[in-house]
Amino acid sequence: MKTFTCLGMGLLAAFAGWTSSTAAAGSFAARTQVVEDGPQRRMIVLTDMEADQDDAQSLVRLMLYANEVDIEGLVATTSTHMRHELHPETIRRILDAYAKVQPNLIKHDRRYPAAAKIFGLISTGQPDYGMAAIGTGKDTSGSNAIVRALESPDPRPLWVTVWGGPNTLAQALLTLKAIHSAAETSRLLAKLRVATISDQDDSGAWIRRTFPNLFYVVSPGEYGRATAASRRTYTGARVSLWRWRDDFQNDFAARIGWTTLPYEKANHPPLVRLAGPDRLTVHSDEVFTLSAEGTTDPDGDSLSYLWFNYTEAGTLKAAIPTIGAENIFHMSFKAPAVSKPETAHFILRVTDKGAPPLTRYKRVVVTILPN
Ligand SMILES: [Ca+2]
Ligand SMILES: [Ca+2]
Repeated sequence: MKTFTCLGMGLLAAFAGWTSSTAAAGSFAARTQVVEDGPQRRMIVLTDMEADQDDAQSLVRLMLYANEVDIEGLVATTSTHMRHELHPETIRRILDAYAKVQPNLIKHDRRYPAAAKIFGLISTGQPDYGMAAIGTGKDTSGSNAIVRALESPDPRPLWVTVWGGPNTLAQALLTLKAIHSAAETSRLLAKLRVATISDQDDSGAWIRRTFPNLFYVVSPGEYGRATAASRRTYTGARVSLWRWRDDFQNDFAARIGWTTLPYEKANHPPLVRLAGPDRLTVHSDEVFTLSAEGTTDPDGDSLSYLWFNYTEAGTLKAAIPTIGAENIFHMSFKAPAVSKPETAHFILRVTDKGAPPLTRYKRVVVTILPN
């Protein structure tokens, strides 16, 4: 079972972060035929809207990233916190607000979709809790939307992000299994990526048990933890997002500006280019150079660079220091002596001098071979 734990509270932000993860973007682009510079990810949201205010906040945030991801469904669902109600009208109210600002958003990025298109993607699950509400004949507009999206010939992965209970997804999987052969079901499910905020009904465990090969990100039973800023060093799965927080909050702030400001009055992120490949193989003791020459900013802002070895992501756990200053556009490193092939991930962080300052990243994965 591919189950990952992650910080529930930051799930949406993490998703936004993955959107700009160039390593992943590069590999998707290589094996799919996506419209040039169009969104590389598809997404369906299951939300227990109105169980609390956070899903309304998340949807506002998501709509400001609707240029980065193809939204293919917004499904009102139940959860353990709201077992017998659905509130699609709140989704509509937020989209009413999006409809007002979309004509200005497209001045900043033409990929923001027309509001009418998103209105057409609203659907609902069963107005009841968990596994008791799923079974033969219990399909809903929400579960049908998931089935259709998986059956579509679109080769891009389909993310289903679950902000409430996942029983609408459980219904879709049950139906998919009933109407397709085992082989076809496996083929369609290989496109599915599920990210849930905890287990907010009893269907999450059923899904993972019944479909053990599913790509399923979950933080069982541990959501709702608050985070705090300080100068202490922390380690652990729940702090993994902190490092990027200023950057994604500034990014959100800039997009709020895009809702009303003309292009010249707003900030736009740097366009980071790597001068070389994002996968590199070197030998022990070899000196190698990474370069982002050619990086620009659409507003003409000056840029600051920071290269660092992201040790959490590679097999090599000891950090590789830079040779010289780490804050220029090209950087050299000396590969350590290794006794077996190891990987080291290097992140380039580029921040502009606009207001608010905006940051984009590139990742280079270096494989180090023994001599
Ligand atoms: Ca929720
Ligand atoms: Ca800029």
